[in-house]
Amino acid sequence: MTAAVTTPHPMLAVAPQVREALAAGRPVVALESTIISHGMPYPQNVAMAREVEQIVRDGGAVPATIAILDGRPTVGLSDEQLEMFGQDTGIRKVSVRDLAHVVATGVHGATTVASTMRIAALAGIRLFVTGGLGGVHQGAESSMDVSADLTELSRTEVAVVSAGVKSILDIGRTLEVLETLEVPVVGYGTDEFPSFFSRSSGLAVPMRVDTPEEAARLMRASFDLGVGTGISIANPVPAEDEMARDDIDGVIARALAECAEQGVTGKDITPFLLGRLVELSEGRSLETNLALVRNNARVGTAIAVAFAAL
Ligand code: PSU
Ligand code: MN
Repeated sequence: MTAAVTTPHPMLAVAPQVREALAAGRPVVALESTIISHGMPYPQNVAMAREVEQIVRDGGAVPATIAILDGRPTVGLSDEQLEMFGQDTGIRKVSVRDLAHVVATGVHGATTVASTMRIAALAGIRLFVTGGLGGVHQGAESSMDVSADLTELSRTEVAVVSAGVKSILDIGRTLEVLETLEVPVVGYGTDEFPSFFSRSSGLAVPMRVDTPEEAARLMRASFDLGVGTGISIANPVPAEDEMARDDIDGVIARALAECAEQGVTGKDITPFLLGRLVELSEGRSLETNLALVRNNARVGTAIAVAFAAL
């Protein structure tokens, strides 16, 4: 069966090269903007965004970084727009619950995994590359802090390539919730769910693929069956770039303690923790973060190319 060519939703601004690729059934890779505005410090965030786009091009696909510009959900940012999202510290972090308000008020917004998935689907893009997923926060049994990324994975047909979930979150409970939400969690070349900075978590993945073609066939089967969910493709950080679990866990414990002491809540928690990890590890965690995003871009692009060829 060939991929259905979809017309992007009329409220989206889709960059010409993305529109042409979608119309021709050529591979497109969606990328998020919260990772730029709230996930990494400037200027490494902008360099990362540009480099990832280039990796996608070199792999034979068209990159589509997604954000809200003046209230317009935009698919495919210019170089100047990437720079603006990296520099402007006032840009709002936009999950799906915030989308309508940001559109209605005409402001800029950086999209999370959840809202990037939703806009990608509205554009007709089926594959999205990021760094790490949101998930169940530690202590969620009392705070009820569970990322809407999981909700969105349960209801939007986009495959998301990530390096798993970092242990600022409760990885075991995140996997339990994904199971409840009927989301396939697939190890890419691994039987173990990766913990972002490290290849291991001690937790098994329920299924595994080893090639871009296998991942593409899984996507095709899921979408053709009408399962209705996304797919989490968990791609471990390359061995040469990973951090020792003990090293990163110590830093994470300190960042979590500071978060509680300072009374950080809600959507500010994840950006606060990410920022403190970089500072407390003296930049070491940023190096690993950059390496795993590049690796996800390479693997995700190969999957998008294989998917377009089916
Ligand atoms: N994890 C990262 N980098 C990130 C994020 C998570 O390693 O940039 C961002 C993503 O945009 C993700 C969001 O969708 O944080 C989750 O936020 P929350 O936990 O508030 O749902
Ligand atoms: Mn939350």
